[in-house]
Amino acid sequence: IVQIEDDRTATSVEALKRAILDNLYYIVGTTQANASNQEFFAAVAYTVRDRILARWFATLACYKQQDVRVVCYLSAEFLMGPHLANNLLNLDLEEPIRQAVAELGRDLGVIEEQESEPGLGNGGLGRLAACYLDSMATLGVPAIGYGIRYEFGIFSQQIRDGWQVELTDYWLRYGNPWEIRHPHEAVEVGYGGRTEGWTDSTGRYRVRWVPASVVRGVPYNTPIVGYRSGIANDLRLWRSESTESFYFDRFNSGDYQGAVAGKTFAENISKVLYPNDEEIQGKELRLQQQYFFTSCALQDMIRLHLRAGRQIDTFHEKWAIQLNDTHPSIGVAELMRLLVDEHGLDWEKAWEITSNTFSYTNHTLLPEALERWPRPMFASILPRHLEIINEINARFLSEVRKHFDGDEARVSRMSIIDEHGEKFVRMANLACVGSYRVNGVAALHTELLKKEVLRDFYELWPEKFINVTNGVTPRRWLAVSNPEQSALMTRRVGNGWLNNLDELKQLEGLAEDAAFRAEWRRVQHDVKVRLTNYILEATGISVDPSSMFDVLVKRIHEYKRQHLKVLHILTLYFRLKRKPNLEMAPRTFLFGGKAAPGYAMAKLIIKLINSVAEVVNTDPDVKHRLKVVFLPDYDVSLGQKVYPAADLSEQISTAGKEASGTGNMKFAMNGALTIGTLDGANIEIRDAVGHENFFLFGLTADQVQSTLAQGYRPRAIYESNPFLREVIDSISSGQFSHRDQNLFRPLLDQLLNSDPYLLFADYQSYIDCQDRVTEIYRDQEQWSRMAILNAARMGKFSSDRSIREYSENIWRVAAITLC
Ligand code: DL6
Repeated sequence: IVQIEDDRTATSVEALKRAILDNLYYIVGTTQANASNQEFFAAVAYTVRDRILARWFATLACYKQQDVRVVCYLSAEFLMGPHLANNLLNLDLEEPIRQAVAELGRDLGVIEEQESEPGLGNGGLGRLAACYLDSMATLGVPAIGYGIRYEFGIFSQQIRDGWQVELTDYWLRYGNPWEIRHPHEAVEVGYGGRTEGWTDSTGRYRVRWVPASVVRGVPYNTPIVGYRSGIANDLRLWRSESTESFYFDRFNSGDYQGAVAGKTFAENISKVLYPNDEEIQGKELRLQQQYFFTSCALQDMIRLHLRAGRQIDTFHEKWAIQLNDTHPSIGVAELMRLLVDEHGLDWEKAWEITSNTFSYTNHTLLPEALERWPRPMFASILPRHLEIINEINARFLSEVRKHFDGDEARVSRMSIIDEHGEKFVRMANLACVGSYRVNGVAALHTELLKKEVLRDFYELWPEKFINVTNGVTPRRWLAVSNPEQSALMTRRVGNGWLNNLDELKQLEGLAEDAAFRAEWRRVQHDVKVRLTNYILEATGISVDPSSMFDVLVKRIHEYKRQHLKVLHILTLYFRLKRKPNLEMAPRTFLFGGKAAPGYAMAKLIIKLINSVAEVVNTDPDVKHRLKVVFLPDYDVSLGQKVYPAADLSEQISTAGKEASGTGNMKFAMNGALTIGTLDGANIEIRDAVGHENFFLFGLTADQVQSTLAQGYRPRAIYESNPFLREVIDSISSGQFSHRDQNLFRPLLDQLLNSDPYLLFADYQSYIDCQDRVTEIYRDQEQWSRMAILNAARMGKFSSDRSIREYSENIWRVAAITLC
């Protein structure tokens, strides 16, 4: 018998080699001898994608056959990170591909480094969406991720003279081998214009929207494979294009600009990701983007629903839509419009469907992040939606009046339209009214939502509110990022932890095994050496892999308090200046993160970190005991290098400000110990790993509130604490700014006069806690014990657990196994 292997699906090393060469020649258009590593990467990626497609079609067929309810995760951001290594792991192709690539004369590690990551997100919210897609495909939850295929993702960050400089992110420069464009499934999306009333043949009054312009949304599909589940779900990102590429009539009349104006408007919509994670200003383009992908998604779902031979009035039985924050919450009004105006349902039926379809996740407590749109702007972009929102609001407020006996102050707070002054459309209110579930992302966050930000809604509908603590995927954040430590774990407890993270609990016993601890430290050292080499290459700074790696990586924000870390570094620095022979275990302080380009204070914090680094790293008194490094261009790929190498994870936000955090989970999963406040998911992590294995400091959320309420005076703390005073005075004297006493003035003035994030209030507690860290780090046996227990007890923080909770308590979807 002659066995013929299909070069597009077979997984033997020989077949993979043939497939890579075939893709290199026929798809990439080059030869093995001439191919750059970048081209070779593309050929490998196509080879892997070929092996995904059969799974993808089988999954779709199976969903159809079983007539499943599908989760649609609507998110303005998906921060996926590079796909290749993750796909290889999930498909169990890593070893054969490594060998095939090697036999073709290349190194898989080098090839993986060629992939430019799709930075289609700012931080936590977008990365969470990516982890959830991974878990849904792993667990067999039928799902589609809907979002925008931004041409330019989050900017690339360079550091010049200590300052952040933003550069355009040309992530599509070499193409994207993972996506497939499906232009025949394009939809049209309108903007502006007017509405008209008309009477249909049954005598019913109807409204139609006559938009002033229409753009085409074209879907690009990226299959998302689950970890060895055989399932591939779909990430469907929309690109905006012009319906008409060129207006000949305008061109012919000499209006050359006008001939392409429509094209420019249309293409701008999916051009660039807004680089702000928390503060959303009322920018027209941003609303246009939100409406664009939400409308594309809803039209797509309705098309799929009807194509399956179903009636429109069963829509809510088959689709569960998750709103990833308020960015897609215009969907509530859009679904009403589609059902009432386009599909002719009456209002009540349409509302029953809509309000049983959406759920809303809130991701932030910061008041400046609650989206509201000026009403006149909203009316000019989405006139029909404003009418619909007014109607939803009128009906909703009459329910509020009934329930709260005409409490007009409450009515005014809960109204979807803020009637004060300029008048705004409040998107969180729309999301709460239109959703059957509202959730926070950590226990404390959900409690604060109920008590403060969404209190009125909670009092009206307590049953809507639920907590789902965030999680992260152990596939990317442990197996792919930290192969060394993963292999050690697998040798001891098997590989079941990859889809059941609780299995790492079996490592607990090994924390008492001296040989295992020694092995753990050896592996950890190798991982640190790897990062050390990267740091040298990226920054020119040489660090000692035997020093403690003390890491703070996340978006730069005042509430995340990177500057509190700086105060700690300077406190240690002055201790050494006073006593140059002081015995001190060497520490390497690693920072990374991007500041929103318009956020001056955050950018000044970056400058401060780099200015301190410049002085501390070269001071002979320090004798290399302190090293400060700012790693430029922090992204998913860099995160994968940094988390595994950390000894200490800094989670030092002001209590009550960080909704959850997910970096905290990635560090602890990799065995870093956390120093943190009682904020976000830190609280639950501490409970899980054991209070004795977590370094706690600082005020609680309640204490933060009462401190501020009692008239907080940061200057008094400065005056009474000589060490803090020394640090602050040194910055203001120009010691770290080449004698320029004004450079950091805005930062210092704010700290001394208002300190809204209570750095001074937490300063001493933080320093004392850091001294405990130093003390315990001296005892490497004890440190390893604690590190192993951290890694062993993080099962709860797998995104698989979060997705199970969403599936059971919110979406009411069942996981499937392949037909
Ligand atoms: O829920 C994911 C992530 C949380 O872990 C962070 O605590 C939170 O800051 C982040 N929020 C955002 C801001 N988005 N909005 N709006 O990224 O969400």
